[in-house]
Amino acid sequence: MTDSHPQPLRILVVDDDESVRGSIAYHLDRLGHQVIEASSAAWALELFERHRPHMVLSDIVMPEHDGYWLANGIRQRETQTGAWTPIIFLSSLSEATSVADGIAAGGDDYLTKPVHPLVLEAKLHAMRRLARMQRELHEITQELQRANAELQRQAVHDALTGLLNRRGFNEQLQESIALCRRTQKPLTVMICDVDHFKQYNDALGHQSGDDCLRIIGSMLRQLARRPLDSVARYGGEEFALVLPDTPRSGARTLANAITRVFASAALPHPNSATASHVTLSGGFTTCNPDADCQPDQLLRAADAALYDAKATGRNRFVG
Ligand code: GH3
Ligand code: MG
Ligand code: MG
Ligand code: MG
Repeated sequence: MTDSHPQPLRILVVDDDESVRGSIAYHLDRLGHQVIEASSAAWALELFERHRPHMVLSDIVMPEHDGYWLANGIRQRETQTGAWTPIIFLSSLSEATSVADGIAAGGDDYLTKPVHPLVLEAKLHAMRRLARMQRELHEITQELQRANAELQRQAVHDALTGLLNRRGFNEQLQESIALCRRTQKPLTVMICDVDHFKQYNDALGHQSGDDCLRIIGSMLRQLARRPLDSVARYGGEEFALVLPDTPRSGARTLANAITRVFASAALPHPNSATASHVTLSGGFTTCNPDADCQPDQLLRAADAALYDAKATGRNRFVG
């Protein structure tokens, strides 16, 4: 849309005087614009909602509600959508205070009647230019907001598996500890590490290793699927789980399920000293509601249990 070949506009013309409306509508029509007429501010607000005009030309002094009221109403509605519709006041009031009040109420320009058609046309041009800039700014802002949200998501997620990354996990752990303290529920932290994963890569290649990590991630996600459970890729081939409202017995049940599901999935591991399939070792620790558990302390305890699982034969969970 350029100024030399302007698209027709949908313009809402508001005036309680029918002859004024008619005269403005006549000029706008000659310029090729579509006119919507309203004889009162209340009716204008309804038509504004219904037709979403590109521009509003409004009188100020009208019975019941005035043009300021209308401008206020339009601006209020626009705060929800981020849109902006130019509002030009056309009034016989020529005092400085009326102009100031009109702008303060949300008007963008103020013309005194009668308006020369050339001036009206020029003002429409100016407003159209501003509206285009505002629209572009709005689009850029939205794009930036989307990009920012995506960056924030990426900052706490792992690109390979789509799970939380270490940072995301640490944030989640803090929140979950606070939640369990409030609700007086036990909380379990579990760390799983793939057994002999270096040999997996050596045997099948790094790409297959990546595929395998993705599969393991989604299997763990399926296994720990209560709404408050979080599964993270904590490091290279290490996964960490935070399980709110989970006592030791529940953690043990989950650990057994993980071992069982990995056995039946039987992802081939051609070079493991432990089994012919991909296995996990894990450690977990449970923080009881009355204890004052700290994130570091929980992670250290789960890690120590994992170390025991490795030392005592792998493909097992200690907790
Ligand atoms: P253990 O049973 O004692 O845990 O033996 P391991 O071989 O799994 O442990 P180690 O710490 O010796 O080696 C971990 C391996 O995990 C080495 C590394 O190449 C692999 N690894 C870590 N991150 C990735 C990854 O993103 N992709 C792939 N393909 N491999 C990874
Ligand atoms: Mg009037
Ligand atoms: Mg490891
Ligand atoms: Mg390992």
